[in-house]
Amino acid sequence: MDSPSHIPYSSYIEYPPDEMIRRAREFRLEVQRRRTVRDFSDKEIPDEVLKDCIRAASTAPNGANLQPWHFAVIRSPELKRKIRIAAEKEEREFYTNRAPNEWLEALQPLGTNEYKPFLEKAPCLIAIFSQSYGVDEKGKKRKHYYVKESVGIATGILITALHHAGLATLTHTPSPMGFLNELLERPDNEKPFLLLVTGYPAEGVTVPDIGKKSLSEISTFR
Ligand code: IYR
Repeated sequence: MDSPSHIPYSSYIEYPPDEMIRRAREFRLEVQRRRTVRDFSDKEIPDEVLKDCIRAASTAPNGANLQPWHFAVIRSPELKRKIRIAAEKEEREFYTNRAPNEWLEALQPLGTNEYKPFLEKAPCLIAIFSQSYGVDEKGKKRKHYYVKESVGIATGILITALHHAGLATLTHTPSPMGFLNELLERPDNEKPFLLLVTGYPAEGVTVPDIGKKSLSEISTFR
């Protein structure tokens, strides 16, 4: 097989060490301000912001560059309502029957429950789908690799891009999420990965008083 053509990496920028240190600190402080919120305002957000954040997400490194994702942006009040109804049905089952006590105890500090009004209130939901295989123009299937890793990285970039733009998000995973395929008319090769609720935080919103592990708890240098 021919090897693919290669081009110079001309978009790369090298910074001197002190500038690198400054940039790393600045970025860390920027992402450290991000908090997940569960209460949104209904203020509209520009489509252009969403488009650029999805473009940013699509730069994620991924298995064999097959880009195994689809981002379904939902702004229609009617669709949001249908999604809320379907998600709350699953969540009710989760909180009353499916979740073991240990899980419910772990969720206690977050104060979550089966009611998901944000699914209707927030101006935008982004349903992220992973594709276990692609389908070419002739209908031929092509297997995708490292699908969860790839979509997880893309989702991380999307969340960070939305935060950087000045929006708040909530990573919501009603389980199971199969209803999203039906409501959003997505094909069989796609599986819902998560639902990213996106918008402005509600005025006076509060967040759980919880923190992150320290560097020494999460890393080793040798
Ligand atoms: N999907 C449920 C439960 C839930 C689970 C985890 I793990 C969380 O970090 C938060 C919630 C819900 O959305 O309420």
